[in-house]
Amino acid sequence: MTGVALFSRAKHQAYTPSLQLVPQVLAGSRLAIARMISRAEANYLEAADALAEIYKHTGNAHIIGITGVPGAGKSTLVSSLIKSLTSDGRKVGVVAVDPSSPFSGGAILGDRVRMNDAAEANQAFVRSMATRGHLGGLAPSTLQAVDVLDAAGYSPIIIETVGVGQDEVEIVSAAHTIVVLSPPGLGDDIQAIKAGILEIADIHVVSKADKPEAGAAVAALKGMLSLGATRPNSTWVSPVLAVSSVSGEHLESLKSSIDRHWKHLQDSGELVDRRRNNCRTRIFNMARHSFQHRFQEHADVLEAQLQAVVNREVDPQSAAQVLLSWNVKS
Ligand SMILES: Nc1nc2c(ncn2[C@@H]2O[C@H](COP(=O)(O)OP(=O)(O)OP(=O)(O)O)[C@@H](O)[C@H]2O)c(=O)[nH]1
Ligand SMILES: [Mg+2]
Repeated sequence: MTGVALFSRAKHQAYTPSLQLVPQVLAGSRLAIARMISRAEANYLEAADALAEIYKHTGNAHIIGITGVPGAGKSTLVSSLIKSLTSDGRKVGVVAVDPSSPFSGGAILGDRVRMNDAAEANQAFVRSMATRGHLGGLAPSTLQAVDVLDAAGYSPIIIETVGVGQDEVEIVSAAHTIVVLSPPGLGDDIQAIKAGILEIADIHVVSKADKPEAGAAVAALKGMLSLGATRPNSTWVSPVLAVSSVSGEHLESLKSSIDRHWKHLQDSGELVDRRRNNCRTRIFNMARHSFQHRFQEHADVLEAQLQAVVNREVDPQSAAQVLLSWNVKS
């Protein structure tokens, strides 16, 4: 079996080392970008050298996070934004984090097809990533995909994540501008859950503004915001916009608010702090993922410590210290 697999790969598809793809990524090759993101998604540790090289060329893109409850209209809005932004001549990148099933781990094809329809030739690059539920939150490869697009000259780069848990909080660690979508007609219970994510919004969008209930949703949202759900340490006042991807209503206002927020971050100096915080969160995220990954591969080492803690022979703090100082060679 293995022999056949190796033979067919050698024959049909010569393997290019990830590091060799870097110059092509920087030159904007769509094929190289796609392959590099796939490498990150398959095994970001294997692609680490290439990703480290790519990181040196990042920091130019405006990264926009779009989040909201399932079905809020995020993908439809992103499609509309792609059309509008590319018609301005901008190279738009999109990384959509799909709510993949923990069983299949698959990305939802529909979103990809729909958004790719909107991706004008060579002006937009759309990529769906599976979340791979077991570790939770934004996978490191999601932010690495953003790095790849940033290094390749895409800006803005939009990250779409479903806001149902930690994701919308983690999106703060990735993006410069956060857009939170609230669809009209949600029940009070969902409104309450949503309250937690309101304070991360730089821009509030009541989606599906063509629906009759949209006016009430705007009023309800403004009511909640008047209670003080604003982002701390900022002089920015988050606008509330009622946007319809169907009629196009206020789509241009959304675009200009996004641009205005980016300018505000630069002019006020808040961008420096935000970048620093984003980097800090990324380091800790990466450390956590690497740690968990290591003991997936060496489950016996973890298991020994676990059993010792269960047996009360070792305390959790000491076990953690043993695992932190453990390395493959020891
Ligand atoms: N009337 C109306 N319907 C909309 C609008 N935008 C999206 N929809 C509909 O709302 C449904 C969900 O839209 P999506 O864009 O897939 O929502 P989403 O937030 O990406 O959904 P998930 O990725 O599954 O969380 C679809 O049936 C859309 O056609 C809008 O502006 N007006
Ligand atoms: Mg979607």
